[in-house]
Amino acid sequence: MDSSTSDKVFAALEMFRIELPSWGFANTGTRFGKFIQPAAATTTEEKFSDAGQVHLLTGVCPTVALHVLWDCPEGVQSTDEIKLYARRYGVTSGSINPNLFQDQEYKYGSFGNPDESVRRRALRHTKDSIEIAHRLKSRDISFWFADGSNYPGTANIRQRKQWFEEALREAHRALSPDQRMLVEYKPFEPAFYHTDIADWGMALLLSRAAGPQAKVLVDTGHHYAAQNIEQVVAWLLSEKMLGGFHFNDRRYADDDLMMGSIDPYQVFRIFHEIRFFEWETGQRADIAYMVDQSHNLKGKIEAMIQTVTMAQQLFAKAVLVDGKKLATAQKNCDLVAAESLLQDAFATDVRAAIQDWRVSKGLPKDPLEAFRQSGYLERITKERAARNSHSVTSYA
Ligand code: RM4
Ligand code: MN
Ligand code: MN
Repeated sequence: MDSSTSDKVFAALEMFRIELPSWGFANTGTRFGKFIQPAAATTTEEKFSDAGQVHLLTGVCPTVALHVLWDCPEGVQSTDEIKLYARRYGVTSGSINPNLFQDQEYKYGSFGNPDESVRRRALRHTKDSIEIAHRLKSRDISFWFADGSNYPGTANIRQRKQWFEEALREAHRALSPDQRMLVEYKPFEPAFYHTDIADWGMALLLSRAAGPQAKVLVDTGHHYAAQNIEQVVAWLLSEKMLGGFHFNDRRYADDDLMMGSIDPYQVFRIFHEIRFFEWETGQRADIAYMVDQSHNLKGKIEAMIQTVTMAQQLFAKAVLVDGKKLATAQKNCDLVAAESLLQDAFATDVRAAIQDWRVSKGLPKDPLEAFRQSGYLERITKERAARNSHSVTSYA
């Protein structure tokens, strides 16, 4: 690799940060059951500790996304404890995720529930989550709703849309000027007939209705199989409405597999659209990159390190596309030249340059190997195994 290429890789890595989900370190499973890992985190402190390890070894994951119900058992009162963990483990709290889907009250929805008292309860939890974010100095409050219905005719779709508009608008009023509200969409699951925020267009309209600090969050696993996600990304960029990502990969539904494990070219194409937008406009796109994965079978910390390494590689490859050459090829309708610019960048092996960058930062050249050598996994396995053998709850 020539020095200008490795300079580009270095510059790309300098600006690339990715947030880890606290729930990625906890025991998870499928609706058919859960396989308990002896080293999984069961407390918020353990999640911070594990995320701290990933950041220590990779240097690019300074924040942890928190799910309010699972990580802030005392609600707003939990924030002092969380600040302490942040200091102790060297990672701070990132996006705050209200939980509007797990309590029994939400059986028929949260903001879309026909029962006004449930809608009010959902709004109270939302406002508490905004206050938690405020106290933790977290900028983003990320909303994912399970709201929907299972059978035709059982829900008033237009009425629910209006309730969502009203509730999101009210939540938006509670934001401080530096906060953002991110609205995530998903086509199905857990609802199997209609989902209130099923796609990016619905999320976009609701964000616009909520107010200027609301943006759309793209979870890469939340699309139908043939969806052109990078086109969605390009449109949201053009509308100045792309707020963040939840990265994961899938083959069938919302599989929450590791980013780039099934289709790395897909992630590359997403990063390419973002970089091309930045090149063309001369502006940095203000996007929160986050991981949203569930490692049911792989070791959780190893899987997270593997993910971060993959994310860095795909981002660095996307930076290698020459914007000027691409614009010229597109203008001239030189299809082969244009496509080759993407393919050549994707085919470039950036791994050695990434290792050099790590060494230049005093980080381990191979974070996965360093983790295996560190003894951390053996230590937490010993400490946590007994508790995990009794663990019955999901996620938290
Ligand atoms: C959903 C969605 C949310 C995540 C939950 C756990 O499918 O991706 O972002 O918080 O799962
Ligand atoms: Mn998600
Ligand atoms: Mn999901």
